Amino acid sequence: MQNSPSSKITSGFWKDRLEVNASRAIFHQWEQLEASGCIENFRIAAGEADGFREGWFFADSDAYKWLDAASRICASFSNPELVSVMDGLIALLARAQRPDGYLFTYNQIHFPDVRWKNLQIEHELYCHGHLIEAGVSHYEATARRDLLAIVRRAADRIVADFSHKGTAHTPGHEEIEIALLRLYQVTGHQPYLEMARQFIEQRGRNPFFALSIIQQNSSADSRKKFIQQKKQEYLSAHPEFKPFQLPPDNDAKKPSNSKLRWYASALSGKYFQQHAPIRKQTVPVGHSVRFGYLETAVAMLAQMNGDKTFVPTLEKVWENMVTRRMYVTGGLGALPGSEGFGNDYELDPEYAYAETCAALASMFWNWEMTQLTGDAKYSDLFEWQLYNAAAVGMGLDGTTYLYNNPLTCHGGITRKAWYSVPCCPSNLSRTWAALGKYIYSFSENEVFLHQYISSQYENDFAKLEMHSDLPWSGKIEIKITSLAQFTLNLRLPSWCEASDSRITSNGEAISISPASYEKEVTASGYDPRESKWIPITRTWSPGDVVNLDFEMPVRLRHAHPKVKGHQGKVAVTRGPLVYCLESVDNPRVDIFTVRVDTSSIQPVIEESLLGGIMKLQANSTDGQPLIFIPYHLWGNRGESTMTVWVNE
Ligand code: FUB
Ligand code: ZN
Repeated sequence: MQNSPSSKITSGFWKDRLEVNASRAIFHQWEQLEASGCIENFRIAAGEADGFREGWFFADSDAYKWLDAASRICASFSNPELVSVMDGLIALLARAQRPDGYLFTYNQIHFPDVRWKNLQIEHELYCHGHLIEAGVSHYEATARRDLLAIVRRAADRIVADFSHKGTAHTPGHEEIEIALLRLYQVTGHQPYLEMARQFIEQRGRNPFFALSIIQQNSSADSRKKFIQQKKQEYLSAHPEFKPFQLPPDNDAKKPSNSKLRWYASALSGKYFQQHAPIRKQTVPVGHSVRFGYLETAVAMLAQMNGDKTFVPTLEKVWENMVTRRMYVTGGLGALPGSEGFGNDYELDPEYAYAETCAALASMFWNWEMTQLTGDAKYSDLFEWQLYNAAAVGMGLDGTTYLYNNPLTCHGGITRKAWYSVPCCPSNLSRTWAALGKYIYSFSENEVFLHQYISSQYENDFAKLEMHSDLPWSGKIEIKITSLAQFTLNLRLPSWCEASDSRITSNGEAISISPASYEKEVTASGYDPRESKWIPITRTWSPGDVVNLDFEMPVRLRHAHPKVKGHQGKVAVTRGPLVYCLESVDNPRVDIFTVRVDTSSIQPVIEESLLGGIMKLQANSTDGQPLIFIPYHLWGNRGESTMTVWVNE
């Protein structure tokens, strides 16, 4: 399969969200980046501002992800105000970047003669990776080469400094690999491909990794202490200086052994996926965003250099994740301390970390997997995480966010305007802005329809328009507007039984058989392997119509018996949506103890609620009315309590 020229999203659920993204979210994020000092750090590094650098050592990456998101938004929304902000930032980056291509304000300001220090901890390659991705997105969206030139200088610096180096010279947070592969895709410059391959192949081969972590952690800590001391000296020498107000941390509830489990994970190398060479990594471990970026890069590399020896490991680690280490929302990361995976079936709903970025990383990976293998199950998981574990990360108004996404909340978690680690907001915005590229793909004479999102699509042999009522109903209409012979592959979603689906092509029924695979009880009760392609091969003429009607019965998901604390509980889903009980809608019941009469659950359209939704109305077993809303919409109405898993 080939990535398609991006399609144009035309109406409905996602068009509304993309408009909020382009008109509200992206400007709100810029304001927060300025308010928290992130952009000022570049002015200080460029010698154009006094002041004291604020934020984590990886703060630069938040500006780059913003620039990436803004660039992708410009590909489908014209907004001169946004372009001028972007141009200002690009010019600033050019002035802050060292002549040899290096750009990392933490060292440039605090340790001017130091670089590539504490690679497992301090994120230099991670930050350069997001810079490079911004340059690629900007070039793809505008054909301009100004930012591309900046990021090529950075990439050439990395190639010069890291080529032929060993396992100790690999990054602690994966991202640079994806970036170099994307840069190779737009430049064809072989050293970028080779550099990404080296970073991937060299990972997990350091027998003294634990020692290096102890040393790098201690060095990073003493460098932080040095900076704190410098800050005190600066503040006393500059009483007029007002330090930036740093935003709050996220609100994750942590079990008592969090720190210990983080140390164990870090020293073993698992936290960083540095515990084994890549082809031996068949179980998802460690920090779940790092994990998702690594797997994405490996799946991209396998496509670009044809190295199919990666595929068995990619398929195995995916299967282990989906069947044993993923929440029913598609959320990834059960341990708040390491922001990462727990053991098999360790899926506590309240400690669920399930970082928004982890869902996005998994979506990037699943997109690459479906291109690499052609299997529909990866697009099914992409859809499931899109509508649940990722969508929950952005509030309806585009100016409030969730970083960690539990499945049960007894209070204390609220959507925030920004975070001390604001990695998720612009990651969401850049993904939303690029959503059009994940709907279709094609090969010589086939078109694959991965996502049911209203859109227009054209490649060099097919042209079509789709109108989709997802996620509220499974009614989809596809109008072919070209004369051509090709196979149109439609994805039968896992949430819809073949017997509940009807597909007609110009009125003629298309037969649908269920996916043929050994059914298995997964940890979460959701299984994307129930999805499959339905091919329709014909010579199409303009005006041909394909109508799909995927029934959306309420489906009750049960956790695997090995998942503790879920006996007698059920997660209510309908179509691609996971639902939840939120206290705001159910003030007269205790949502954690009420028992749901699951036979009473009815979908009811509610235009006035949360921007217009299909809610699920039900009764408790003792006759109390209950309202379920889509999980991704919880937390939009002030502090509340919430639960996905309810008592049946
Ligand atoms: O490591 C810094 C940020 O933390 C990254 O963007 C995400 O992995 C988040 O977990
Ligand atoms: Zn994040």
